[in-house]
Amino acid sequence: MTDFHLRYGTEVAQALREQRPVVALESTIVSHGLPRPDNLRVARQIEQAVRDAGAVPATIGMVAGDLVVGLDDAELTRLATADGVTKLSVRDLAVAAATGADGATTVAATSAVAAAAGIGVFATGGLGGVHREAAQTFDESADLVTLARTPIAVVCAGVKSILDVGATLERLETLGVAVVGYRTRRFPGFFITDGGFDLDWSVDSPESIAAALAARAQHGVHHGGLIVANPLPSDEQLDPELHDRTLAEGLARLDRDRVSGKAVTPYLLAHFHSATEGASLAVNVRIILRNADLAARIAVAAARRADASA
Ligand code: PSU
Ligand code: MN
Repeated sequence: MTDFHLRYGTEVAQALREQRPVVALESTIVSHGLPRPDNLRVARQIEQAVRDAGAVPATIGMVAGDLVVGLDDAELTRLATADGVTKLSVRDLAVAAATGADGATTVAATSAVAAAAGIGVFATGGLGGVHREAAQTFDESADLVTLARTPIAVVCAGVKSILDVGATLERLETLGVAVVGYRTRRFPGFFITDGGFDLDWSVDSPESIAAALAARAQHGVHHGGLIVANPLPSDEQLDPELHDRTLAEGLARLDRDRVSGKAVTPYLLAHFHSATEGASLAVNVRIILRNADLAARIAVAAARRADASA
C-alpha cells in the first residue's frame, strides 16, 4: 500500500526536530511563475537567501505523488525543468498524490502543507487574489480562503498588480486574514511599490512580527493567516508607466486567447516577462529574495522567543 504522509527533506526534518528556524517556500513560482532557464537558478538563490539570514529553507512540492517538505536539489531541478509539472492548489493535493503526479504548490497549497508540518513562516513573491472582472468571472485565488483558515505568516510584496487590489483587501478583511505592512502603511502592488491602498497596521521589526505570531498562538482565538506586506523600495520597482501599458496589453490578450482558470496568473506573468524584455523578471527576483530574507529573520526571531520562554 502506498503511504501518503508528508515526506521531509533530511535537513528540514532535523531543523524541525531541534526547533531551529525554518522558512517554507513555494514551487509554483519556480515552475509556472518564472521563465526557464532562469527559474532553477532563482529557486536556488531563494533558498540561499533564507540560509544567509540564518534559517533552513523548506521548498514544498510534489514529486511522483509524494508531498515533500524540503525538496532536495534533484527534486527542485525536476520541478523546474520537467514537462508536465502541474500547478497544485490545496484541493488538488490528494488527487495528484493518488495519481503519482509531479506538481508545484501554490501559495494556498504551500501554506496548508507548511502549517501541517509545523512551519510558521513562508516567503513568496506576490499573493493571489481577486482578479479584475471577478464580478463576472468569479475568479478569486484560493490563496485567500486558505489563508483564512491556516495559521501561517506569509511574507509577500502584497498581491500581484494584475489583480483587483482593492477588492482583494476587502476579501481579506471579510475572511479574517490579518495584514500588516513592513515599515509601511501602504499596501504594495508586487511589481510596484504602492498598490494604492492604506493599511491599518505597520510593524518595523522581525521581532514585532514574531511577537504577533506568539500572541495569536497564545490567545487561541484567531486561527488564520498573517500577511506581512514587504514593498520594494520605489527606486527598484518596475517603471509604473511600462507596468500599466504591459498590463493593459496582457489583459486584452487574455480575452483574445480565452485564457481562464488557473492558467490566468502564469499567462499574465509570462506576458510581463517577455513584453518587458526581462525588466519585470529582474523585479520579480528582487522581490522574492527580499521576502525570503525577511521571512528568515522572522523565523529566527520566533525561534529565539520560543527558546527564551522554554
Ligand atoms: N507570486 C509570484 N509568482 C507566482 C505566484 C505568486 O511572484 O507564480 C503564484 C503563486 O503560487 C500563487 C499563484 O499562489 O500564483 C496564484 O494563482 P491563482 O491566481 O491561479 O490562484
Ligand atoms: Mn484563479
